[in-house]
Amino acid sequence: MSTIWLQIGQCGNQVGQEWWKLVTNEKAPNSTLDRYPFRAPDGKLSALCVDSEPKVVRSLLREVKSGSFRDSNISLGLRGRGNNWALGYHGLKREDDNSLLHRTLDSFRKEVERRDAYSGVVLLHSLTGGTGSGLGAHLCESIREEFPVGYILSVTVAPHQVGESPLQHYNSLLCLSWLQRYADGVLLFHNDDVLRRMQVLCGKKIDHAPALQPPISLSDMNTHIASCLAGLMYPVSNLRTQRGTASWDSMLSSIVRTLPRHSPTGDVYQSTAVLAVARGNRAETFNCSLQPIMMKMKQGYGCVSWNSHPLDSWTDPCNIVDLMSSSHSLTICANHSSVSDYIQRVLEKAQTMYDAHAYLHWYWKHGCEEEDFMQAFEILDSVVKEYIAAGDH
Ligand SMILES: Nc1nc2c(ncn2[C@@H]2O[C@H](COP(=O)(O)OP(=O)(O)OP(=O)(O)O)[C@@H](O)[C@H]2O)c(=O)[nH]1
Ligand SMILES: [Mg+2]
Repeated sequence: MSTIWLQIGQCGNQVGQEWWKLVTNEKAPNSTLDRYPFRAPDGKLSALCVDSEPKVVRSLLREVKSGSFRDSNISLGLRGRGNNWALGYHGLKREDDNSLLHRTLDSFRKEVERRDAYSGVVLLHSLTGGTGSGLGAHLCESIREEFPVGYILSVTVAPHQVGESPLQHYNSLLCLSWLQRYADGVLLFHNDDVLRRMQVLCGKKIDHAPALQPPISLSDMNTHIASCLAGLMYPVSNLRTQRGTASWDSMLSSIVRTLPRHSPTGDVYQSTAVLAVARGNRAETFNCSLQPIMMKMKQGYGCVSWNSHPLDSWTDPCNIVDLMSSSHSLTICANHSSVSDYIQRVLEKAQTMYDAHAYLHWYWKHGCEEEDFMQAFEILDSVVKEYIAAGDH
C-alpha cells in the first residue's frame, strides 16, 4: 500500500495533525516499515500540507518533530478563501498564490514518483471552508485526470447544522457534487455527530455528571476523527471475515444503539455494505461465534436484501485506536442511507437560497457559472434517488 495523504485547508490540516500524532506514536503497533505504509522510503511522512493562508500550517509544523514533513510538500498561499468555494476552486486572479493548485500538483507528482508503486490518495478537508471545499474539489478533479488508476478517498468534515457560514450550503453542494464525480469514496464526518458522540464518551468517563464535563474542544473532536480513521485504515493482520464473542457483541450493541433508524418521513434506513474492524489483544476472539454477531450487524445496520454479502470484518491483535490502554476497539464503517437526509437538506437549503439569488454574486465574481450549480443540483439529486432505489421496497 502506498498512499499519499493530502491535507487541505485549516480543518484538513488540523485533523491531519491528530492523525499523524496517533500513527507516529512510538507505542503504535508494528511501527516498522513492512507494516507501516505512512512514510516515503527516506522516512518522511507521506503527507502534503496545503492551505491558502500560512498561519495554521506553520503553527502545526511547530508542534511536529522537525523534519517529519518534507519541506517541499508544504504549499501555502497568502490569503484564505473566505469560505467561498468559487474562490477556492478558481484561486485569486492576480497574485502569486494563484498557483497554489499547480504547486500542490507539482509536489504531489514528485511524491508519486518517489515510490515504487502509487496506490492512491486520501484527501482530508472540510466541506465548507473555501480552501477545503473549493481547492479540495479542484485537486480531486486534477488528481483523477492525471492519475486515473489510483484511488481517491475523501475524508470530509460537514459543518454544524446551524450557526456557521451562510455560504455553507452552496459550498457543501458544490464540493459534494465534485466528490461524487471524481472520488471513489467519501468518509463523511458530521461535526454535530462527532460532538454528540464525544459528549456521550466523556459523560461515561466522568460517571454521568454532565455538569462536570469540560467543554469539548475542536482538537478533542479531531482526535476522535483521527482515531476513527485509524480504527478503519491502520493496517490489519487479518482480512478474512471472522467470528465474534459476547464482549464484541455488547460493543456492537452500544454502537448500533446510536444509529439513526428512521428518516423524518418514517422510512427505515438501510445499508448497502458494512465493514467492521476489531482490534486489540482479544481480537482473535472475534473468531468464536460468527452467526449471532453477523446477524446483529445485519439487522442493526438494516442491510439490503439484494446484497448477498453485505458484511465484512477484519481483525488485528494491536489496538491503534487507544494506545494508552490495553483494551480492544470495534470500528464500523457503513454505507448507510441516513446520509441521504443530510444531502437532501443541503439540496433544499441551497435551492432556497439559489432561488432567492442570495449570495450568488460571490460565486459569479470568482469564476463560477450557473452550469456549475445546475450540474451540482442534478448530481446530488440523483445520489438521493439512488439511495432510495437501493433500499428494499
Ligand atoms: N472537526 C473540525 N472541523 C473544523 C476544524 N476547523 C474547521 N472546521 C470546520 O470546517 C469548516 C471551515 O473550514 P476551514 O477548514 O476552517 O476552512 P479552509 O478550508 O481553511 O478555507 P478558508 O479559510 O475559507 O480559505 C467549518 O465547518 C468548521 O466547523 C477542525 O479542526 N476540526
Ligand atoms: Mg482557512
